Amino acid sequence: MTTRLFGEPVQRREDPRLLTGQGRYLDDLGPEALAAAFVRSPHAHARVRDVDVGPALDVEGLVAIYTWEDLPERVGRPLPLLIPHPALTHGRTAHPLARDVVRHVGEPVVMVVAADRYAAEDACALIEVDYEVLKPVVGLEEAVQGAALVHEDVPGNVGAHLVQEVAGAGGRGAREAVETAPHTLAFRLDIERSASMPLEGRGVYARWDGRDLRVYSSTQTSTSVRMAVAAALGLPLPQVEVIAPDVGGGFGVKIVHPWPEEILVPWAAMTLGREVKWAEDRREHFVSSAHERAQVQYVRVGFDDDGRVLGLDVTILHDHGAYTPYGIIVPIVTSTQLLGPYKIGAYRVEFSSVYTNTVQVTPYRGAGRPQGVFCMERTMDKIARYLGRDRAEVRAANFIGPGEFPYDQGMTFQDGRPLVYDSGDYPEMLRLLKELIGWDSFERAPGRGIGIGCYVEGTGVGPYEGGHVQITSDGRVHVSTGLTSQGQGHETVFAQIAATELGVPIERVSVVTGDTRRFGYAVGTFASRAAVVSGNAIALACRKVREKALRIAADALEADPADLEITEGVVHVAGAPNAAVPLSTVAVLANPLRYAFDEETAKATQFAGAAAPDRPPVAEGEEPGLEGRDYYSPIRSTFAAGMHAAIVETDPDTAEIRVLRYAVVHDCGRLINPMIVEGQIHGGVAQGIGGALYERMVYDPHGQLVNASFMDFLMPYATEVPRVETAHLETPSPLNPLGIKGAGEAGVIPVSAVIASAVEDAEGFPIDRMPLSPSDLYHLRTAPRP
Ligand code: MCN
Repeated sequence: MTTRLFGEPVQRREDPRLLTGQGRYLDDLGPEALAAAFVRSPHAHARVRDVDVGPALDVEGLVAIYTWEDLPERVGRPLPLLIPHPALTHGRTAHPLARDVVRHVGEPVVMVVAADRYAAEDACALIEVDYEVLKPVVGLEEAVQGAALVHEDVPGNVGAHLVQEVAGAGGRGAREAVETAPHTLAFRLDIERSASMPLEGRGVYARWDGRDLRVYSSTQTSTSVRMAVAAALGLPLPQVEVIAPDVGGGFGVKIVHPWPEEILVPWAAMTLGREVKWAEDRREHFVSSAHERAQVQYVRVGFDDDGRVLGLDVTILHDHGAYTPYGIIVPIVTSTQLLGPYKIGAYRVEFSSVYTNTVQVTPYRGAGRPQGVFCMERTMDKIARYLGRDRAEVRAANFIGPGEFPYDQGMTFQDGRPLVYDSGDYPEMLRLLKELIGWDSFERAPGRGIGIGCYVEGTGVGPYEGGHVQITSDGRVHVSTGLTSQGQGHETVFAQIAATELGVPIERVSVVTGDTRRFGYAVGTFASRAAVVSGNAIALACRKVREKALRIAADALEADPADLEITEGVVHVAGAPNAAVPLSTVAVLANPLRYAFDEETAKATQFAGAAAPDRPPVAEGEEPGLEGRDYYSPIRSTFAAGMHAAIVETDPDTAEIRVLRYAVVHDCGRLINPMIVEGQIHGGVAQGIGGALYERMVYDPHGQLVNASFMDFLMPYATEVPRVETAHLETPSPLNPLGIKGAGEAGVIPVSAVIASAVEDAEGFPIDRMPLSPSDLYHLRTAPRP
């Protein structure tokens, strides 16, 4: 057995429990709890004139009905705007229940609490809300004309406007560089709205015992929910616990905090003195959670005869939906990370973040990057096509060289930190990808095309995460970190890190995430940050515990700590395996209060011998127990990268698009667990194929989401996703002790661009929109072309 587990394809330890139905998801909890349900707006834009709850009062099992007017001032306030930005001049968030105006179909208006969900839904159906219907704003280009307004005080529906510019040589601006370049192209790209569809929807369950509030939420960020709930309900933080139980997927949507329900359900539990639970249904997820993507991009590019980009000028309209709880993080990620692995002359990007009467937009896996990559990669293909050059060659002509790291892209991120790429080797990555997919030997045939797409992704953002590690007298290692897990395999990888750092078998390590009782300070799981930020924090905490273990063992063995090693959970003198003490014994020695409750303690007490009468039981500067806590706070993001290629086939009659092969080369620095990273990439690619070919939110001109069910919102099955062929390149990050970069969003980011590239290759005309259904392709085939 080895204890060097970092880098090994260890089987996911959580899977047997989850796959055999032992998982405990939100709706498995609180079977006796009262059920909450919501009356949600059927209109995209309307004034709430009156709510008549009378007809619902006779429903058997009804416990309470609440409108905005019933909420105390603290609870009824607009939800927080989590990430403000100076460019977001008109940030707007919703009230937990509509106060006077509803701004999208699905906005909560009334909360009902009843004995069970049936009774709660029956009561909802009988409540009569009198709406004065207002003109809805739907569609980006219509919205900016400002004929109707989502928020009366936001002219032109523009919540934020930002221009960012990186000048080229001699301070030349991008517009000038485009104008004066030997060749220029201009085009428009359309990326439709989509959304994350975790198998388990959102949900909250709350218990109040008269002093403490315990909240379970299917969330990506339990510590932030805790702070939000404490603030809204006026409770001191230590009286609120928030626990994320098993979470059946999040993909970004469960990072919004607090959701209205996360405030209202705990408040109702406190007010009624009863347990209350709400579990979202699928329709609610469609119309009242959050969406993403949804951009129109206007691109102008100037380049030379070799395809080198001299100037790039991009204007983006970003559809923000009705509210901006997450600020403008999505369009900022698009604009700042659009350049990918390329070094281009001069860059100007301008975006307007636009309100529409649709579901709000917050980060969804990839968070603005798929849109940016679509733009950059379409640009590369268009340049290659115009010059009659190989598409991979044009990309290579623009790459940042392997000797140019750290490389400052010139952009500044949301938090004011510069975007500096830490490491990478893009030419080598391209070489590996071409080999993997057989780029140079691809045989052309009618209706078959090959496509390519590259990206760079800032991962592992701060501000911090922490890890706590405790070794108990049975030799077991208990690891906890505050961020949450939604299926990424954290129980396995964090155990791998701890087992490697401490020299213990992985079977002895257990991991807890997302429970504020175990770890109170944390940020959350998003932006592919858990491996980098929590992973390094856990490693640092382990190193503290290891040092302490060596100090105590050195004392017991009368050796120098520098001569000690830990193997298989036993501390021993290097080269002298008999001079040894197990970590279980060290754990007992670490606590001078040694009642012999068990055999280990009795043995260890004997081992320690008599107390040294001239020393205090706990030495100065030492703490009892074999445990340690540390935090890791990254100075800036670490930049993972990847390149994907696909071979597609398009049907000449039905215009159906089939993905025949899909290849990925990926670099997330040092791999903790290659099998888990591959799983993350495969899942991401499947999600990306959905975004490229099937998934779209279709709003009609009245602001009704017309495909709000799995009957009409298509997702790929296993039959639509080919085997994903994956190769890894490891360029360790110099920024963190473990040399890792993130991997959780990588798979999804370039897929739309890659499929567009391949379909364009197969069909011979430009593909400037995503997703691309057979009917879209059919219409493009038959459309008149200049
Ligand atoms: N990993 C590794 N070696 C590396 C980097 C990562 O072994 N060098 C492992 C990590 O330890 C972790 C996994 O790969 O087990 C993903 O790591 P990371 O990139 O840190 O991403 P996070 O754990 O922070 O997960 C968040 C990311 C995001 S942002 C979305 S959205 C997403 C995703 O993860 N949502 C998911 N993957 C998901 N997977 C599932 N099953 N469900 C979701 O909701």
